[in-house]
Amino acid sequence: MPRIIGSRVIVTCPGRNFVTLKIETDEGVYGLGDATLNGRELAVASYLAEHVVPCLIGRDAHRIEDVWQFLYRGAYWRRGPVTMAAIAAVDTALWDIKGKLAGLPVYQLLGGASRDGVMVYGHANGRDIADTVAAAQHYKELGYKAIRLQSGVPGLASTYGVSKDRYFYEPADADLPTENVWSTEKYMRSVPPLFEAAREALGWDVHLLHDIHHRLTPIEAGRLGKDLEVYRPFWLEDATPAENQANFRLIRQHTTTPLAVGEIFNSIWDAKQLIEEQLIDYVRATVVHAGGISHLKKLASFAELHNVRTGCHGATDLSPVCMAAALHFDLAIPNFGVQEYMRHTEETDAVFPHAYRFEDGMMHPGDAPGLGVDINEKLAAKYEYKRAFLPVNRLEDGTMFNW
Ligand code: GCO
Ligand code: MG
Repeated sequence: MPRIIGSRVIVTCPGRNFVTLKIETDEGVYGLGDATLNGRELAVASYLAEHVVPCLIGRDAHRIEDVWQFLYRGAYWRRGPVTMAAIAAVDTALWDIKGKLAGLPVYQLLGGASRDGVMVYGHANGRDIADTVAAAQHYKELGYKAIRLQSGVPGLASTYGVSKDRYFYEPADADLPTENVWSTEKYMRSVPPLFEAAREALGWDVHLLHDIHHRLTPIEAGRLGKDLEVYRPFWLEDATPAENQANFRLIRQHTTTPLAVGEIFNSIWDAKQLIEEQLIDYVRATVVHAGGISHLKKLASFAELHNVRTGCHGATDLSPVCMAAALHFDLAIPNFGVQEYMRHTEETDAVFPHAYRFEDGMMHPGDAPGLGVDINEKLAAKYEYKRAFLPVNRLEDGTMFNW
């Protein structure tokens, strides 16, 4: 049996912070897992180093499910983003090891490819509608079959999804949280004309997506969904906060626009009612924040029974290690929908060399054994951790709101 002989947490900041777990075995093979939790990175790093790594030494690296259950049940304190990101890192690294030892890419261990490639969506954003539509045109020219549209809102100085740097949107941008100002009324007026202009310029053969980022009430979301129906959006994402899963009943009663939710979910329990009652169309939980490949596979199988497809979160705060794991998962499961893909910077790609590739709007994890992603530790060591917070949001009268 391949015995775990060492495990280390590597924190690096090639433009933004990433936390990576490396697990080594006595057979000379090692595995990697992403443990990045944007804005709270060191909490997971410490959870791993203090409370997980000591428990791994000496274990059989092949017993992925048993190790998962040990860390989940054994913590007593179940779930939560910190715990589940730590468990995910271990789980992902063990799948990587299993693949390397078997000489197979991870997707083969998950049942093999269910499709030739994974459709991804890119992020088009701009200061105003014309700017956003121009960015979307560019994505279309690059071959993207699905494009997310986020535009600046007239009357608001800044908003979610619109970056200073068009290609590398990174919201965790300051040593202390940046304060944004929000108006639901101004925002609601701005989205239908954006979709109208995008359909006019891009036609109907491309999927258009939009992220509300938890900012509407269910009835407001129902109204926006209805207003957008004529433009046939692929999905509306995070229409309303989902702690109360019943919120989505109300939205569902009012619109046939497909709904996606779940990038902040960390376990199957966060989506149980949403899936069972078929209140959503896409679940956005991803490998690093939802307990790793093992747990996400269970979530996807449960979703499959209720006509819910996946649309894994893939922002740049998920490292290339998570991206690789997500692509293996996406390629293998039957009910895959779409994968988010925000390209990483060259600095990040150099720290994490990888086999996955983009071609004509589709991605493939590659056929290297394991996940097909590595970490250049020497390079990683050059980029020191830099504290960075996600922004906060207030209404125009100063009331604290959802970001
Ligand atoms: C998305 C997300 C991100 C998050 C970010 C927070 O749809 O990609 O909403 O932009 O805000 O990942 O860390
Ligand atoms: Mg989102």
